[in-house]
Amino acid sequence: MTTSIFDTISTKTKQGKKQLAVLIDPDKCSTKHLETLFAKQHFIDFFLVGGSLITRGDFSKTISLIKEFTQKPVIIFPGNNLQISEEADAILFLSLISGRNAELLIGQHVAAAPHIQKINLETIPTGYMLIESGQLTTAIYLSASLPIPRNKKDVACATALAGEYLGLKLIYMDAGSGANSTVPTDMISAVKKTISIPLFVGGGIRTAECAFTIYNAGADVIVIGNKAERHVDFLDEMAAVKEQIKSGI
Ligand code: 1GP
Repeated sequence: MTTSIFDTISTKTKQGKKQLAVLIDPDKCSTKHLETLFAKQHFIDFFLVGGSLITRGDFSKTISLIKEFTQKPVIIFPGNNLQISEEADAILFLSLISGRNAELLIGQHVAAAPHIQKINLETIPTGYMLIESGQLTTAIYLSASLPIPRNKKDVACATALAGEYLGLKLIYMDAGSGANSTVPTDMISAVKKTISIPLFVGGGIRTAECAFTIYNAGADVIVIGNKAERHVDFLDEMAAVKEQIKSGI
């Protein structure tokens, strides 16, 4: 029996291994960018592909192209139910549990489920939580939902726990792509202490120091988007951060 993508993430989490995911936005990806990115893929655990809004890129073609370059898992991080492709290895089946928009809690899922079953794509039920970052991000605007206020860690903990009790397999706290402020570290620590499922954290992580602090606060997986797009060498710094954490420095 082959190990599912989720099982791999979960096993590494239980072993205390910090993981790195790189988010590829189909609108911003070129063959040249992928070539330089994949030269660094040794340090990456898996790729996420998706975006709140894709205006130019071809979703399925992007995934096929990525698969030409890598053996690492490619997981869809869907902005909407149009972002589904049999070329991927799995999909984060996101429920936006920080918001109260029924379409993003269950509506789009109903529309997507039969197609996902048909193409036999692994689904990873994910509690997706948008956290206020001090600016109106594309994700917040398009989701028409309120993010969790950054000083309300009790709300974040209760929301994440409710997600776990509903059977979701991981929690993803996101400050939004390009956010000025990341998810607050005290909120990450509090949520990590509350739940027993893997915790993803992303949005606005642009320095090695920041990544180190976020891993130490309790993130099991860090998602890097913009910074890896603009400065691929940042992935070398991320590799060093993972090493530092592993050796307990
Ligand atoms: C956004 O968490 C991701 O959903 C990545 O954010 O592009 O800011 O790294 P950045």
